[in-house]
Amino acid sequence: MAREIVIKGRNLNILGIPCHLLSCEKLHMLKQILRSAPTQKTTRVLRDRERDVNVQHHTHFLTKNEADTLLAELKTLDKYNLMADHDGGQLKQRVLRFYGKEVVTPRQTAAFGDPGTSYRFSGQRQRAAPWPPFLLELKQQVAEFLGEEKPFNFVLINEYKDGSQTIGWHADDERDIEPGSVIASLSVGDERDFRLRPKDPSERHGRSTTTSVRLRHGDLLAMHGNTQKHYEHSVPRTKKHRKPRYNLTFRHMNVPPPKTRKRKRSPEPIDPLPTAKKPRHSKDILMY
Ligand SMILES: O=C(O)CCC(=O)C(=O)O
Repeated sequence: MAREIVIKGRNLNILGIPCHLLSCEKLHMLKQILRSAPTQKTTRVLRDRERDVNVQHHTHFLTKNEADTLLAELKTLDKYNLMADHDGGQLKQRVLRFYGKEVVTPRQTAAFGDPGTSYRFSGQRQRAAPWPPFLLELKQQVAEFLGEEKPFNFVLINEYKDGSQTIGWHADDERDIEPGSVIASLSVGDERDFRLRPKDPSERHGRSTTTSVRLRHGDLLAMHGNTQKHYEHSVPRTKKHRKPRYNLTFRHMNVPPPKTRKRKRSPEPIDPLPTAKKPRHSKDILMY
């Protein structure tokens, strides 16, 4: 029979369970789990107060279990695009335009977001499919963690099947993105290096000006303030990593005002109804 532990005079709790209610074996097991559970840690990757550049790396933002569950969802992501009347939420390679030439992205992308949101980059516009419930929860978790009051309204998902798939040097500074807003980048699956360097070539002094961060399963990287204005980033090719990796960038996009259709003028009534009253408010006119 398991022996009960009684700790007199002390109010010790593990995971909310008072210690004196746990058997020796259970207490030992819990201690082992807590010891092996990786703890969240935040590292400052880049900081330039004068220019408001700030990049933070939050390791183990998701627990192993949460990251595994997310990975499983992402592997069957295409089913969520069924809610849309376009292929924006389908993970697929996209055709971009570079200097007049058409090129296919060396990775698969999908986008989800609030109605009307989309993302235009390199000559193509990717429309967002409606949020699946698991992404709604996740974006809230990310926003709460970062202390963002305004909800993210868009996520771009990149799938890299293995180390041969990549994203080249670029900054997320397109017109669709709210300037100065945070970009929260969550990674699951195989680990990959994420690189940052100044946009201005005169600020680069050889390889030492490139900062490299190893992004692992469940890590969150937050790019704040004017980071996109002064820095660019990439995920280089590698032979080391052979398994798929997914990256989700939660963003604040500018939402275009809804298109207002010109109302056709209705022909003058030939014989107006004698009971019709003159409208008093403009709203009344719309109701005719
Ligand atoms: O995969 C990554 O970590 C980076 C993705 C990225 O740069 C982007 O979506 O703009």
